[in-house]
Amino acid sequence: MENLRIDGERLWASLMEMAEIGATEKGGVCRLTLTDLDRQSRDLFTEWCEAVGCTTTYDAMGNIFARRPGRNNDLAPVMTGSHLDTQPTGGKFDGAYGVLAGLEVLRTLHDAEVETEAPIEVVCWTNEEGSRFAPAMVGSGVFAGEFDLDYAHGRADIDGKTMGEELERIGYKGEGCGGREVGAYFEAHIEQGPILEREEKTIGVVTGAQGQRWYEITVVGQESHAGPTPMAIRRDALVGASRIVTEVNRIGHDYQPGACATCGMIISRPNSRNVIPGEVFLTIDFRHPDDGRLAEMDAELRRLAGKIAEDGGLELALEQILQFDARPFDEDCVELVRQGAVRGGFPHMDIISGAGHDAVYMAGVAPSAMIFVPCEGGISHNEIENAEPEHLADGCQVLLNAILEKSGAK
Ligand code: HGY
Ligand code: MN
Ligand code: MN
Repeated sequence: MENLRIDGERLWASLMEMAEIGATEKGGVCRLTLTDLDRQSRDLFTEWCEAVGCTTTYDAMGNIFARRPGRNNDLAPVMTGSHLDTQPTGGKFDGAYGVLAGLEVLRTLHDAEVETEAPIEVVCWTNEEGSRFAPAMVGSGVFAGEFDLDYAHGRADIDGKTMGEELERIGYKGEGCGGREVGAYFEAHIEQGPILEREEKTIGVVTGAQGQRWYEITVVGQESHAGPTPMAIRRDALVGASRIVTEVNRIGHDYQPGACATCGMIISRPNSRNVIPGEVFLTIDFRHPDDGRLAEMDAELRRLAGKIAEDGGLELALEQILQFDARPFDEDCVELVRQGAVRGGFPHMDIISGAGHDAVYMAGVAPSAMIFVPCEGGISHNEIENAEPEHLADGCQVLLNAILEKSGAK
């Protein structure tokens, strides 16, 4: 086992082939969840896993599980994986790296005819990004009991199509979701931030993830003519929403160190240049490693939103659609990742994840840990996202070592 090595070139080739599905002009990937492109990526992943002797199944959320039997298949599986859906201006590595690193582990075990004690499963989770359908991490969330199935199937995109309908349409709507034991869960992912690169580390030993809250706000004023309507009597929904954006950003700065605050999506209606906007839809993404501070940010937002509505003669509906507190990962699994980095001779450091990942929900139902590798300039959720083949290979080697340990390979 000591000398078992993953094949970094094969991993890179698979990443580049997968990145062709939804490739954009600028070198990124646009492969929104449950689109035909997502179906193509799922079909390719399934084909690759079956080529190394795995059986593949998918559940009621379209989560795909590629299973490699062990000596004792009554044991709970050791699981690894991530997601194949991307942001609209996503990159080649966010999500795909974790899924294809898992595949590379399967290929390496297959080639070496290694038998593990426990079965191994590589999973592709549905709708990790929460871009087309909010909130994020819904596939792993239903599996881990954070969301119920009907709620998830009912989530609609901007055109009113629901996840349930789209799962049906692409042929990935199975039966049941979750409710089974998982022995351990590991997820390899690019850091999506600047720390590893700045500290010249190859491996991030992820000890946990920061807490998050997502909100949807609808501001209602009154549409009216941009010419004859005096400034003093206007109820301009976009002015109200703009004040919220400014205050959200201020809250982010006021709650340093640690806070993140983003308004990523805004839809102004009727969006006509000579009509005073009557209604604005706005999203807010709050994050903080400290739950208490995150709760304070929440309270300040609600207070300010009420004041902005009153000042502007506006109606304002604020709905929180996602919340999870800061999540520590399992110390034994984290130590396996750390030992894997030491054994590989890879410079490493402990790190908290700024991004949400499927591992966050899996940590609620199985001992879980993550392996980060650097990405160029810390840039992600951007078409220029890039990572070094060597770093991706090193992270995959650490993943293999952790899975060999946890699954009792001999
Ligand atoms: O938002 C996130 O952290 C992740 O990309 N879903
Ligand atoms: Mn991701
Ligand atoms: Mn992402």
